[in-house]
Amino acid sequence: MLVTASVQRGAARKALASAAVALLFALGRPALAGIAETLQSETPHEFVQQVGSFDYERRDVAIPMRDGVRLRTVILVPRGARRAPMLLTRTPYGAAERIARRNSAHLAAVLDDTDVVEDAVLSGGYIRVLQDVRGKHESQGDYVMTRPLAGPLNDTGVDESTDAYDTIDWLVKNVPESNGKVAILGISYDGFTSLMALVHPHPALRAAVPINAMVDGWMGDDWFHKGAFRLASLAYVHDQEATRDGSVRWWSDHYDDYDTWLAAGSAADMAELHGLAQVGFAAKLMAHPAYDAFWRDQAVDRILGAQGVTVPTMLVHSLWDQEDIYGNLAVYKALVDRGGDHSNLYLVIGPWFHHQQRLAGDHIGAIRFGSDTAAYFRDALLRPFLDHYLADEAPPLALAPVTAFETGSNRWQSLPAWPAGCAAGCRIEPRDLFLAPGGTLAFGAPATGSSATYVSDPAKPVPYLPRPIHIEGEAGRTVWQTWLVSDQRDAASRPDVLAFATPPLREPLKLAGEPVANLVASTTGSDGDFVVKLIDVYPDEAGRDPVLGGYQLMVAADILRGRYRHSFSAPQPIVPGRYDTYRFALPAVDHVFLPGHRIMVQVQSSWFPVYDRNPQTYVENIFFAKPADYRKATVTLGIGGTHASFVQLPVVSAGAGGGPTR
Ligand code: PG9
Repeated sequence: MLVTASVQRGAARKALASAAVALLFALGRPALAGIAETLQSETPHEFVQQVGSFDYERRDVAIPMRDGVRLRTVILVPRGARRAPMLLTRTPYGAAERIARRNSAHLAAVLDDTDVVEDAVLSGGYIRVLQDVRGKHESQGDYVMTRPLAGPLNDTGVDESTDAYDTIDWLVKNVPESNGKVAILGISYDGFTSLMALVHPHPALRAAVPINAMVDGWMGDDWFHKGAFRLASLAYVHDQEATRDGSVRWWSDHYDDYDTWLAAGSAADMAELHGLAQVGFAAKLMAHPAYDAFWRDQAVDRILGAQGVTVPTMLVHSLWDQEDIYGNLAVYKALVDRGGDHSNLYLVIGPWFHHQQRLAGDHIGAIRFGSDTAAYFRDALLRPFLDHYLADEAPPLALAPVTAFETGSNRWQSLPAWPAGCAAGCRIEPRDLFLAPGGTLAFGAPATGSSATYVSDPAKPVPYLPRPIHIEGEAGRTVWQTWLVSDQRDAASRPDVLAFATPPLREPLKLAGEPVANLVASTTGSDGDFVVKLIDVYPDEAGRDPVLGGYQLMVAADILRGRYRHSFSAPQPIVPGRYDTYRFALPAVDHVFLPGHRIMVQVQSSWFPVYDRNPQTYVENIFFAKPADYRKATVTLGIGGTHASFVQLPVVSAGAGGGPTR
């Protein structure tokens, strides 16, 4: 009825327009002004795009959740697909935006390298499904940052687990080309939503691939590292929560990020400058500076460790992940520690930055791997895993429980577990590498006690990269992505960074697992941060790759906020001038220090502006530190004797070698 009426109206308008044109010719020019008003829009009410030649069909649907909220979902079905499994990603970054970079008749061009499963979809006939999480972009409902599970932190009864369940339920009933089997996967935030789908999973969920997932925002992923706040979180929260579609963007007021953050003062000052009182998550961050129930109860490793995982899962970890270096290995450990059967649990460890799995993986920054490690992951690990668990005629899977890339020697290894060191027959022994006099390092504590001192000045914090630091735009993105492999020589030459190194090694030294920093230190302040960096120093000159001559490559580094040295949940002031122990795990390494290389340890008390400055005066909540609280402190590291500082290294003893190499 409606259609007929509008068709009739259209016909009437057309008739009128032709009459007007005829009249125009009849009356001549003077009548033009009056008649032009009848011109109709040349844009149709609705344009029907001609997509018959496309090699896929795109369906935009709004899938209803159990509370009536509808989530916008884009389904891409390869033309001719039959009994195809579905690959689902649930994202806050815009399901449609993800594929909008290129509008094309070819699925290959639409998915491109923004999608880690592009190759699998193209050659394996998978259906690709992308969904906006509730409250973001075109999805209805309220947005809550990494929405905690329904329970003490969430009284709404809906979460990313129920939304994943309801989505999968709808998909298997409403996509006739599918075989009723679904995998969920994604990187970072989308890795978090993948992990959440494993809580009370839908029976059609047959596999999950959480990549670089955000798991514990306080312990070592996006928001904090062991109590030190990651300043860029404020910009992220701003862009994510100011609007549904992320269209209001964070601004800066200096070219050099170092100046931008130093000029602002405390993190709370910066939040105020940007109006962050208007968004919900900023206040939550600032109200929970310590590891309290808010963080503990939403830590996904704890949740999954408590309830276990039944769905075949491939956890993917990046060794130089500048955003979520903690999460996936913590999930792996929690699942293994809970015991029972984990024959369907796989771990992949690669030499990548955050998200690099979907891009080229032959190098990161100046460090080359001799092969495209990301393509190897996609083709030789991810694809067989998906095919095995999702295809109707499931091909057998020959995949080790752990596949890890050993950096330094640059080879893939198939391992029985993580950390394992090698395929069979080797052991991992913790060996303490002690800070020693004269800026040296030694296995074996120096008998005589001494110390080394530096002054940490919050007015001149140690930059995390040589200045100016500018991580805007395409070039800036690369700088951010690769900063964990940046040359640490600049830092080593600062008076507020202490560097200790071994002589050149005669034999290779392999590490697998988490090094543990154990500083015995005193400070004149009542609070303070400790940054420990484990570094591979390349030989003084390198033939093929001259820029690597003397290069200082961080293989593991992290920060501890001093007030949390004895308890992450109950901060305590430091007693000025008294030695205390600052012990904390560094991110996992799988690295061989080659002969001719040296091992270096650097220690410093700021890492700016990745982390906020510790005022070095104990205040209730560092977010709200006042200018007068920021004071210089003299930090003393104990060397040998009764105050011996060291880094405990997970040293691999010789074994039977390591499976396939590439
Ligand atoms: N690392 C980003 C993030 C995840 C979760 C919360 C906040 C930030 C990301 O890349 O998605």
